[in-house]
Amino acid sequence: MTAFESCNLAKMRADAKISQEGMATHLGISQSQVSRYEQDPDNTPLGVVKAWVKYCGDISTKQGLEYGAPYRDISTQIKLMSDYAETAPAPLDDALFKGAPTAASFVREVRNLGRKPRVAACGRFDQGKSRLANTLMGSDALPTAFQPATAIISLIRHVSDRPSWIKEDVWIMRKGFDMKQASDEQYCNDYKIVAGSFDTLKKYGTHNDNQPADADQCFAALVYVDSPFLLGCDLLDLPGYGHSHDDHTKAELAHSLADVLIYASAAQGFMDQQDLQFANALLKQLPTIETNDDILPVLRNVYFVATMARQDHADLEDIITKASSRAYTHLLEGLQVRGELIGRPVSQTDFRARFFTYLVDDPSRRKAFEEDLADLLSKVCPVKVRSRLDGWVVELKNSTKAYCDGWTARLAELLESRDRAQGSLEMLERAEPLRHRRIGSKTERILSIIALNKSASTEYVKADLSNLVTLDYVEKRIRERYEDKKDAQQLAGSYLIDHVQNTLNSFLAERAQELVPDINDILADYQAAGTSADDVELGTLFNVKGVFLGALAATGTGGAMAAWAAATADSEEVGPALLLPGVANYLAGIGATAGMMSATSLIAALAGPIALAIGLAALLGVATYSLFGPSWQSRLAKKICAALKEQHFLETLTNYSEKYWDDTRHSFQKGLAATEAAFQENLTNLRKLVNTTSHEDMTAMISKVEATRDFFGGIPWRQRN
Ligand SMILES: Nc1nc2c(ncn2[C@@H]2O[C@H](COP(=O)(O)OP(=O)(O)OP(=O)(O)O)[C@@H](O)[C@H]2O)c(=O)[nH]1
Ligand SMILES: [Mg+2]
Repeated sequence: MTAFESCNLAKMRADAKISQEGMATHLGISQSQVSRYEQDPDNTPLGVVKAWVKYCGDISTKQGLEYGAPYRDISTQIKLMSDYAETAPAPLDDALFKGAPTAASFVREVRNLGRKPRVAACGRFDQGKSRLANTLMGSDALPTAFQPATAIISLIRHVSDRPSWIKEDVWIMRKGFDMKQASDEQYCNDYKIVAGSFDTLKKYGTHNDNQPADADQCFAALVYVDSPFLLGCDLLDLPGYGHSHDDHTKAELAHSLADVLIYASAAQGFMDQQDLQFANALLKQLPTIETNDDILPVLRNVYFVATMARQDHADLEDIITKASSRAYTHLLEGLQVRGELIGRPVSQTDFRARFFTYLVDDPSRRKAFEEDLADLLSKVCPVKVRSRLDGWVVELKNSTKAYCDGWTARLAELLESRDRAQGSLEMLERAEPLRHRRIGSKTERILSIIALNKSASTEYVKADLSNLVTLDYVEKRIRERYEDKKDAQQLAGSYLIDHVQNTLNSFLAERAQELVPDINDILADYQAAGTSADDVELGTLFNVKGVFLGALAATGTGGAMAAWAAATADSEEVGPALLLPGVANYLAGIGATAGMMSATSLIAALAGPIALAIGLAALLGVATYSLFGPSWQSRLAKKICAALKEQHFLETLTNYSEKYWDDTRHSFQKGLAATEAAFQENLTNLRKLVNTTSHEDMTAMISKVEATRDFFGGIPWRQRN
């Protein structure tokens, strides 16, 4: 069934869940008359049809989209886990058992991973994003207007998800607020500007003439609405792009949060060149939920929606078909990368299937969209969340067991023969200067590789990428890609920018990948220190990769280190480090495990600042060239090359790649410093253990470790199947 199927009166009424009797009462006619109109809609008076359509729209708008409570089971499980955490033994001493899993961090991560998906409504301003969000919710919580309305990012959640320390429907937050910390009481209080009702949101969160004086400080809102739609997701309502620079930044920031993308563009002027640029950037950041799932249609979490679809059916069909084919051509390079990530190609038919119509006033024009979305949120996403949690808990149980068993074995050996342990410790200490030299020379080697990569990248931009912005090359691409002059005029510039960036990114990705074994090698030295002694194995009692990863998470970004982190997250060696604060978020942020929807994506880690893509493309996009006469391709190429030069495009790329390697060096050094510090601490603790810890204390320690192992081993998690 398509959205274009003829909108018959009976179906429209049924879709809006109105009875014949209800319709009769509303229209002031008899029920049999309603029935006659339904059988013969063509002969129904226009006035009646109008009133009919409006009533259906009004009613269904108030209802919102309903699909049950798909997270009921998951939240019961989470509640069970937090009850179970109450029974946990006292946490292990943090100084000795660095990064050991604790019950509190377990519950925090279960909550984090068990969260609902975030659905983001994106698009240019005034495209009906907020109205669509309101209609899905059956509410009028979000401000809508005929000019740029939304000025801040709203994270809208179900009232039952409201923490006990938030009493109001709306909290308005200051600049710099990080949505990912929306559950942290202290943090939220620090950022709160004002709390209140939906009116507060209208007052502070819209572009209006009587905004309060401090409104320019407002950045985001936490909004709680009692809507059945929010039982299956959180919603993000974003300011439109292209109104003010500030709105732009806000919208950009929110992209990294979205699990599901609703791209709204009015049917009239549907998917113009700006839309295509934004969509391109958005798709690069969106998690690929179809990874490892051959049955799920590709791009299942993407919706291109022609809003305010008032045109007649045939026209709409035509608008959408044309727009989707044009968009496919423009986005193809990005779609191919996505195809590689998910292991199957994205065909034009797949892509076309993600286009929908929307009209608040007529349920039949949004039915296909709503059904697809309801299915995604009620069936697909909860299963993904659940299986991800299942896998994670199993992994946590196993890795915690290995961690605890390692400790008890060592402690038991220590107990058995303190003399031999002393011997091992002395060997370890004697080996220190040698270890320092080895680590030192490996560090030097890695730093010089990073420095080489930096100059090689600069050279690559100068020697190779510069060939992609020459007149000849640009003209050739224009001739290959565009038959239509107008299309070329609007899209060639941004296509080219994207193409060059993609080329640079794959160059960087390759280099980043090459660094992974070297990083693993130096970390292996830490892990192996002391364990080669024949006597009691003492050595490294902390999770080396975990500590390194934790330091990266604390530093953020990380350039090529993100590639290492993504590769490491995939292996099972990270273990209990998954519970270190910030690690899960860091991995999600670089696309290594995008929250609920796992997507190992080096490309995402390397996609670079969207600002670069959008900023430059927008500059080219607004310039409208007049290209009369023949060989317009050559003249367009000239304009584009001149604009790129004027915008210092190649310099921007050079700066970007240099910063990439500077970040790499910085993160690597931070990670290594943290690892070395942990190693030294480890040595101190070993000395204490071997030299001064009493027999009784050691026995008590063993029981504590065993209690921790039993606690994690006994987590009463019910697998789905
Ligand atoms: N009748 C009708 N009006 C609509 C529909 N969609 C949007 N509108 C109206 O169009 C105007 C713009 O809609 P908004 O939802 O505010 O648009 P937006 O994309 O959120 O705009 P910004 O917040 O400025 O980015 C509002 O007056 C809406 O009521 C629709 O399907 N039917
Ligand atoms: Mg809006």
